[in-house]
Amino acid sequence: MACKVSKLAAWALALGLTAGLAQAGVVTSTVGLADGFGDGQTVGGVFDSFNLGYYDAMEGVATDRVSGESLSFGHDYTQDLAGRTITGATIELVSAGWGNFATAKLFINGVFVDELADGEDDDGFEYVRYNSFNLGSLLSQLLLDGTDTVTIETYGFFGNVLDDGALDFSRLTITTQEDTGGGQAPEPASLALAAVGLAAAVGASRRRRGTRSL
Ligand SMILES: [Ca+2]
Ligand SMILES: [Ca+2]
Ligand SMILES: [Ca+2]
Repeated sequence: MACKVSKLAAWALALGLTAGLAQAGVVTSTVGLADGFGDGQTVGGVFDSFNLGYYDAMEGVATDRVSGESLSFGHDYTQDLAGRTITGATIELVSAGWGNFATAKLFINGVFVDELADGEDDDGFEYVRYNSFNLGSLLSQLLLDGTDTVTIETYGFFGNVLDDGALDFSRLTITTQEDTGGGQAPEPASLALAAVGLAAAVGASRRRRGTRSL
């Protein structure tokens, strides 16, 4: 009997866990490869811009290119958001060399997020920096929707020019939850089926118990 009860409990627990796990999800969108600017440079190290190409707007390439001007690029992950609501977000970037006159500023969908870690000291030496920003408190302003624009605004001696730097990659990690409104047929249906199954199992268990006690 103890065995049957625990088996039933385990099954009910599994159903509950499955229903819970099915609701939460993680979506990742990465622009560029995390490859140390294409030549294995490491975070914290002196930035070597010598082997990198210069950013050319015509290329449409945002990463592993030296840019003295502000940089803008998109994160596209709409297909991963179907039927889901965003509950949290974090952005990670490895940048280098920005911070000549003032630190570069990070914007998402036009909303200021934070300043990038200073990648240039007062003597003009440039460094590779890792940045990670939790976007949780900004979600209502950022309006992330799967086609989001990241802008890195650089500041040189003459304003938004002449501060060479580069982006290795940008990674958005989004936590999501399944929408529970009408029209989300699969989940309610499977839950209903599970409920029927559980009721049947309980009934069978009771019948067996009843038979035995007679
Ligand atoms: Ca600086
Ligand atoms: Ca610089
Ligand atoms: Ca890269």
